[in-house]
This record gives sequence, structure tokens and C-alpha cells, in this order.
Amino acid sequence: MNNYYQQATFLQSATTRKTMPDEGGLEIAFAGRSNAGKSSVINRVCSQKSLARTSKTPGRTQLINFFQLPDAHFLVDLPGYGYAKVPEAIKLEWQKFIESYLTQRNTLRGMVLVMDIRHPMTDYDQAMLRWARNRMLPVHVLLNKSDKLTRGARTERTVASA
Ligand SMILES: Nc1nc2c(ncn2[C@@H]2O[C@H](COP(=O)(O)OP(=O)(O)O)[C@@H](O)[C@H]2O)c(=O)[nH]1
Ligand SMILES: [Mg+2]
Repeated sequence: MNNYYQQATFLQSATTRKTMPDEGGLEIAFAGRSNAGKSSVINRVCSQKSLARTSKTPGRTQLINFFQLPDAHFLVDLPGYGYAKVPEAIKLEWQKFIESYLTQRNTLRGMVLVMDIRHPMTDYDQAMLRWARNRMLPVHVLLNKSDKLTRGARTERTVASA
């Protein structure tokens, strides 16, 4: 399986639905709060160090990034939401963009919702789940950054969210 994902390459970024690649094979979107670790997860899944750009500064990714897999399948890195310093107008614009992508992209087959295990679910996370549920999209919630917790706290969080 790994060998398949290792073949992922960056295809293109989009800021509007018009600049997205044509629907091809199937795609999986990675959603989550800014800085939750979406890009790091994609890199880990693909066993590549810098396929998706990671950043210590939250709020950097304002684009939907498409990574191509063999047979025209895609992994999609969505813009991170919920970063307080982003102006309200831009937040709304991203939200609209993400919503239209999640509700209208025909080839979208699943979503990985990446969450920092230390932070509770936000309204934005819930909006993602709502949009996914509206179209019966399977969701995998990935609790990231568990290395930042002690073993006891980690078990507590995992049990609490199960
Ligand atoms: N300690 C720790 N740091 C992580 C983990 N995942 C991501 N990071 C770091 O968190 C920051 C944000 O990660 P990034 O993948 O860019 O988040 P994104 O904004 O959701 O794409 C970067 O500095 C990463 O190196 C993790 O599991 N553990
Ligand atoms: Mg990112």
C-alpha cells in the first residue's frame, strides 16, 4: 500500500472552484483546523518528507492543494480554518470555498478530519462533519499530536472521544 502513496506528486493549488483540476478518479480530502497537522499527515501517509508544505505559523495554507496518485486519484489538502488572526472576510471566503468543494465535488469519496488531540471540537469541525453527513461521506477523525500529551492524558482523551 505504501508504495502506492509514495508515488503521490503535487499537481496544483486552487483558490476558486474554477482553478481546481477537472474531476478525475476518486479523491480524499484532509480537513481540520489551521495547524492541526493536515499537511504532516499527508506527508506521513505518502512516506514523503515535504510533499505537502508544513508550517509552524498557523493560517498559512489558503489554498486547496491537489496531490495526484496513480490512476488520476487525488489527495486534497484543504485550507485550515479557525485561525483567529485571519480577517473575518477571508475566513468567510474560505468557508464558502470549502463548503462548495465538500458539497459539490462529485469525485470526493471520503474525508479525514485531522484534530489536535489537545483541543476540543470547534464549530468549524462540526460544520465539516455536517457537510460530510449531508452527502453520506465517510469520515475518519484523526487525533493528531498525541506525542504532546502524557500517556495518561492520551488514554483519557482517546476514551473520551470514542
Ligand atoms: N509534536 C507534533 N508536532 C506535529 C505533529 N503533526 C504536525 N506537527 C507540527 O505542527 C505544525 C503544523 O503542522 P502542519 O502539518 O503544517 O499543519 P496544517 O496547518 O494542519 O497543515 C508543524 O510545525 C508540524 O511540524 C505531531 O503529530 N506531533
Ligand atoms: Mg497545511
